Amino acid sequence: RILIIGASGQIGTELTMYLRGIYGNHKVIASDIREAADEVMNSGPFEILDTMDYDAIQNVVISYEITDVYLMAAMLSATAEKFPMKAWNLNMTSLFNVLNLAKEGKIEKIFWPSSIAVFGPTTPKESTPQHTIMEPSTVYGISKQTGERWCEYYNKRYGVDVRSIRYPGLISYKTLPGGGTTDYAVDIYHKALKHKKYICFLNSETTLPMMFMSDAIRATVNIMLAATEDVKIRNAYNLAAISFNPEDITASIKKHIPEFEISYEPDFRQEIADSWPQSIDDGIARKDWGWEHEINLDQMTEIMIDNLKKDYA
Ligand code: VAH
Repeated sequence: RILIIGASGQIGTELTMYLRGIYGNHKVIASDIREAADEVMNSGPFEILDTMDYDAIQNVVISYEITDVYLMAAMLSATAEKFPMKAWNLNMTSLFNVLNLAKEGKIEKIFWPSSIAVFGPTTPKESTPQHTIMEPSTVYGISKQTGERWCEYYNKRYGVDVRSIRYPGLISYKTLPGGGTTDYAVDIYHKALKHKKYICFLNSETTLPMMFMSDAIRATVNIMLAATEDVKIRNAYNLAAISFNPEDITASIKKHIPEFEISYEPDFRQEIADSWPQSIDDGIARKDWGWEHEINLDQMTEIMIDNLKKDYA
């Protein structure tokens, strides 16, 4: 069976539903520190679970005979800058808990999300390579870079089958923005439909690597299904789809809501965004396990507006 830790979050919510569709509702156990969306709570088993509590995770793993764990709980970049030590403890303790359960032979396979936040101001910003200089300047980025190092160490030293990808900014309509710097690209759709205007906390030319959620979910499941020998990178794979800035997404939205207006009031998140790349080279993921993105910016806008407009009718 599969355990998803962080099933109430942006990725966890959709990952739970996708995996239940593949494996059956009762083969996928959802868990989080707080209850999840109704569709998650009503479609299969759910456990309130503190990802910082090793014994609590072990109890769930044993009682449900869990083989695979997707650890999706973390504090994201903007919130982590407000609570550095809380973010470090949450992001690292949760990872060590799951890595050590695997090292003890209690689970067989782990997915752990890394992020393009592992790259910093000194990283090449265009087509950022898989192997390059990484001096992250955010708490979140430091925790993800360190997490990558530990994933590779546990794989090489203890044979733990942990797999990871560096997610770009993810956009989805099923959950509200949750403390990420890239979450402007989620909030903008809600505000465009509700107010026909949006005050953006990044400036107009801040280009960032982004991806629609359906691509991210598919990549996550595909790397977990890949043959062990094909997963050659055991810290985390670069992954890319689309790169855009607030000006680009505004133009895309205006094709549906012509009167939409954006204004710019950059805040502390501008410095976070400026430390990240603008585009990512994911050639190795495409070669090793056949990654291919599907959704472009205008397709994403159409899906977001089609699924959100009923909430603001
Ligand atoms: C964040 N959505 O903004 C996350 C992501 C690359 C950004 O890691 O913190």
